[in-house]
Amino acid sequence: MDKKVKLIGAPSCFGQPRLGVDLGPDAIRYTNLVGRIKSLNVDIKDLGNIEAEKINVEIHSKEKNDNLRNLEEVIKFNEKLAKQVDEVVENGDFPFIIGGDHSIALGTLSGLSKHYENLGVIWYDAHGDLNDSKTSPSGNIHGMPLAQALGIGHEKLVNLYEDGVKIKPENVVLIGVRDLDEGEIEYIKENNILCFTMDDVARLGIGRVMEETVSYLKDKTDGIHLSLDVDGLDPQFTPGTGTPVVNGITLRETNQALTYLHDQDVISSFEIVEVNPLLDEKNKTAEVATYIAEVFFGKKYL
Ligand code: 5AB
Ligand code: MN
Ligand code: MN
Ligand code: MN
Repeated sequence: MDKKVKLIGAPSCFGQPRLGVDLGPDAIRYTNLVGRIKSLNVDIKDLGNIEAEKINVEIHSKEKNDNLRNLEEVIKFNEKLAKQVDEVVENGDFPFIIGGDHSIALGTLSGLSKHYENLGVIWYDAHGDLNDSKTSPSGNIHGMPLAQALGIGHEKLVNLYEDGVKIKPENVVLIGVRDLDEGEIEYIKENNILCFTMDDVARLGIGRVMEETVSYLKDKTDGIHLSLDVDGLDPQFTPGTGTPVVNGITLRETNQALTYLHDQDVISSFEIVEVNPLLDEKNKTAEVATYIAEVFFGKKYL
């Protein structure tokens, strides 16, 4: 990694009903994330956490106007995150964001958007996160950020920051998908989104999936954001997360995938989301998140 890495903690829990995912950034830091990345000869600086609105524990999981839970809090949080990400890229540095629930991807992508004409997005996740308030079965905004990044959904979310977020469907790749809602399936088919389901990962192998992903995106994009939801992995490796789904990607496959992305040197921003230490087993999921980051930043066995 030639660029300087700027670590941004995004302690949001507003995109979903469970408390504790807001503690994810610190749980990951406590594994000595920064020290371990530094020892790979990467210049990394921790910018600290984005300041979140105060959590009202009594109503946090209850409020759900217009099928958009905690909409105002999600907007306020993501405006701040977008600004921070924008500044890091403006400065020529590499943004590395740790969440926080996946609604933070909207802030990340909104901040990135003005710097790229054709930003590619790799969505490594059990879910598509392609709902809007009409298709969502839950009203949880962490199930919607990719739709908003593609211009679908509540106007205030799509136009959250400056000129809005503007990812193109042909620049998106989903990997590890195994739990889609009906509206999401329709959207993927109508817009021809390249989607490697868990069946595809099993059939092709993760090596081929990653090769096809990179060759699909490389020439037509001017940057690629990697959004890694820890529930993309199988819950045996990442149990500390709010929406686990069986039959996930293994740690070994994830290691191979991220080694490939490191070696290809095509990723321009990176986020790891959905670590919830209150649902975890002895901070195991945060450990795995840090391990994944080490591999991404160049950890090798030999
Ligand atoms: B995650 C579900 N599709 O919309 C919904 O963890 C789950 O960021 C969304 O991928 C999971 O509520 C969101 C059923
Ligand atoms: Mn997910
Ligand atoms: Mn997700
Ligand atoms: Mn989740």
